[in-house]
Amino acid sequence: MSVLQEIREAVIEGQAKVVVPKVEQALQEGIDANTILHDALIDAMGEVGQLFEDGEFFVPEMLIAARAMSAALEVLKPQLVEQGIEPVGKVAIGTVKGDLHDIGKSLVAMMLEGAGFEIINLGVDVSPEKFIAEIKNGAQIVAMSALLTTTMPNMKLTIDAIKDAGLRDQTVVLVGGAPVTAAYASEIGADGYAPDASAAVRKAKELLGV
Ligand code: B1M
Repeated sequence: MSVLQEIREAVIEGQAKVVVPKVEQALQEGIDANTILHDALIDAMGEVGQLFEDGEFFVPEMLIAARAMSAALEVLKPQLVEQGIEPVGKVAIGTVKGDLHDIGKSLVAMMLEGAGFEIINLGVDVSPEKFIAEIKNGAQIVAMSALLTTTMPNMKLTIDAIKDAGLRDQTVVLVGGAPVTAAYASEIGADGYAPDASAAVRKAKELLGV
């Protein structure tokens, strides 16, 4: 079995203690961080989702797989993040209210950080008020992630709350997450949508004109 397959299997089995040295080994073997991320880690989480849908995995298995993936991301972070010198803009990022999915949002945050953005990572289950407070603190981009069809509407609620607070002209809103589409983003009045972390960086730069 190749080291990428070993990483994939270990993430699915939630073995963080195996994943970390295997990711280090893959890097030492000269495998690119992006290849490890996409071909082993993201692919593994896709399989975990499928096993959950098939009724073979339950929430605890998803959770330990997510922990293993997060541990691997920490190892990859220095490679994924190449620090920009001057911050190109300030981003308040979070997973919307009611939603506890952290990994995709953290990956987007890492990539934006690598592209030179200053990141305010608000975590998960973020209320509209918390995003609004960060706009008042100078965040130029509000970046919202949602992984559940049931929490996607909270993106719209947040945009509406930003409008009600009279701050809509001071910020651009970027949205993403597995169930979110470009059509949904435009329907709720977001300024931009990105399907993955690299596209989020491109879109954030485009929106700020940097
Ligand atoms: Co949950 N979960 N989960 N889960 N979980 C999904 C999302 C699900 C698709 C699984 C399935 O059924 N196949 C399903 C949602 C179904 C739906 O709504 N249509 C689901 C469900 C149902 C649930 C619960 C309701 C289960 C339950 O309790 N019965 C529950 C909800 C809890 C809550 O949030 N209130 C739940 C809980 C959990 C755990 C807590 C156990 C755990 C998360 C732990 C953690 O994050 N620390 C978990 C996990 C791990 C998953 C899966 C397996 C993996 C998610 C993940 O990390 N993917 C997921 C299945 C799947 O996605 N295939 C699933 C890897 C990550 C890199 O991808 O987050 O999509 P993703 O991010 C991508 C892009 O989407 C994009 O860039 C990223 C990388 O390029 N992106 C953005 C993300 N945010 C962006 C923002 C942007 C731009 C791009 O701009 C701002």
